[in-house]
Amino acid sequence: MITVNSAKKIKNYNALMENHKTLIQKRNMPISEGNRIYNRYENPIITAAHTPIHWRYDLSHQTNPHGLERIGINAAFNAGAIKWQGKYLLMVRVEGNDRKSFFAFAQSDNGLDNFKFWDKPFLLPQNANPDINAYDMRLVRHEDGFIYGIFCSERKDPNALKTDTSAAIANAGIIRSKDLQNWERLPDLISNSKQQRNVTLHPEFVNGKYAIYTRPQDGFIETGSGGGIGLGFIEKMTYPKVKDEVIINNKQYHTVYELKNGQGPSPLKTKEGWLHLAHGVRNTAAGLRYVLYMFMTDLNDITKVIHQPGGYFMAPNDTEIYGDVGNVLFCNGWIANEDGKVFIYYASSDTRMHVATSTIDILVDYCKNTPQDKLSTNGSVENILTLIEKNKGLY
Ligand code: M1P
Repeated sequence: MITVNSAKKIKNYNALMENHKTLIQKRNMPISEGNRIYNRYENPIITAAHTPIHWRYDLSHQTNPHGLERIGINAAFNAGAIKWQGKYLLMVRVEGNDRKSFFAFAQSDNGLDNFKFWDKPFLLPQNANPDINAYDMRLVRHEDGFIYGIFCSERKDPNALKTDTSAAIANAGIIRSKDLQNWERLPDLISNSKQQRNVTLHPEFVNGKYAIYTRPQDGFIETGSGGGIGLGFIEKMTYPKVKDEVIINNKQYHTVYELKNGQGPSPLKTKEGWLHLAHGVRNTAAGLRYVLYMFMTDLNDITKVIHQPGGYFMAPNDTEIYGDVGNVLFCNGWIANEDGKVFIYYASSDTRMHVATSTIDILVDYCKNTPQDKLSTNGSVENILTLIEKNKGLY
């Protein structure tokens, strides 16, 4: 048998490797946003082209004399995030040309650039009903000592009409680990809703129970009577049955979360409350528009929203707006350092990953002091008039 090491490598092997290395090693510099709330960065941090060459090319000249790519990668987006052994670790949703999503870890020393995929993608442990597609991992370090990975597991709807080849059921799949190497698959979430996406765990016990953020909805695409960010409680993760689910942050007419919304990563604890990052969706003549928004919940009662700035926190800019599913910003991973710096790992248009940075203090200030949406045109003008009045003598 001829191995790649002993055989001649494919045509242009060195150029392929060099270009890949140059892409990965590109430095990323902040771009100042006029609003001073966060900084975007010049370059996407992970794209399909960042995936390792040896995942995509058969490197043997003998079996691949034309040096063709054998397995195409379409996109790399919607990553879960965790700080692990001093590194910034993302569990990226990688999507092949075959439309299947899978997970792969990529890590960086500074959280801003040089993200490098681990040698192999992640082989998801399965239960009796295998996932057909899996995506949008949320990673959370729980106070029970495990790191949980909660993701969307999608399967064909067994009750779909024969003519309907699209109807699917989405639910939350759950894995956990203590070392990020050995993972245990737990049963999928058991809830009263037919569809669940955007599910993640609260990092602390609440009255001795696991608290879990949900997004129940009636259809795969349509929220129907569901929608909104829910919160429920689970007694043991080995039998993850959600009880007492309530909607803590609802969709609402004429807001950026008019059609639906979903919890992003697990919330961050601050002295003044839990910081939440979520996505809001509305419909437009050009299709759905996904933006990111924030809110805070009470430290002693996590069902209670205590601050919610009006409007979006981040929306797709003029380059982020393009991609496989345009006009989408989505975030399911962020990391807060001990010094208060926050790394927001967001994806644009279901295509690529970016980072934005801010601090806990600034995000809390943003949540507390940005006026609420008063839900009417004159309400918005009133907010501006109040600010002008406050600024009297200062401009
Ligand atoms: O295509 C935009 C997003 O659509 C879904 O999000 P939601 O469940 O809130 O509608 C998810 O499939 C997500 O992965 C995707 O980015």
